[in-house]
Amino acid sequence: MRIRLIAASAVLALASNAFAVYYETEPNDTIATATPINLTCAPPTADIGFGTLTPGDVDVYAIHIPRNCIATAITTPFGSIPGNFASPDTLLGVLSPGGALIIEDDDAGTDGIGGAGVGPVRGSAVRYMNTGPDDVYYLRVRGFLDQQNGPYALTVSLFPEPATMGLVLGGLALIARRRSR
Ligand SMILES: [Ca+2]
Ligand SMILES: [Ca+2]
Repeated sequence: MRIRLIAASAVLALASNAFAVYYETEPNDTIATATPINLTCAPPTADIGFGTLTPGDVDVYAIHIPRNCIATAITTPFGSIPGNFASPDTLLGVLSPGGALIIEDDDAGTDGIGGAGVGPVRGSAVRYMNTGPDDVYYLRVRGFLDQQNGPYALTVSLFPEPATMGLVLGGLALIARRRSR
């Protein structure tokens, strides 16, 4: 019980931290030069960053994903706003700690502006769960056909798989009850 309380306290302390917006830092075309994204999985956190693609450019972001943690990432191309979310046309991949491509998405979601849908859809989204040891993984953004120009937002979140998430929520509830006495 004491360990659980300490863990829950640490969770609360971390929860009070603010996560600043991040920006890509070129060169970041390889895992060795990746731009870091600093998130925690427990408590769950999310952040938004901004990057720009040019022809041939690759943007790699490093993110520490603990075991049994789920990462969600989505690009929002905004080079053609107002109008649509179609430029730059992004590809979003998850790379292993060694830099091998695990998954990659091209076009995902449904876009709308004001009272109507817009298209074509060119933003990307991935959901990934790490079942191995805690480690640094990589999110890779590149342009379709490596021929894209323009700015995009990269929104990223981490949260624990359901069993751990239940423990986190249970710990927070326990703390809340103790504080209310
Ligand atoms: Ca870039
Ligand atoms: Ca780059």
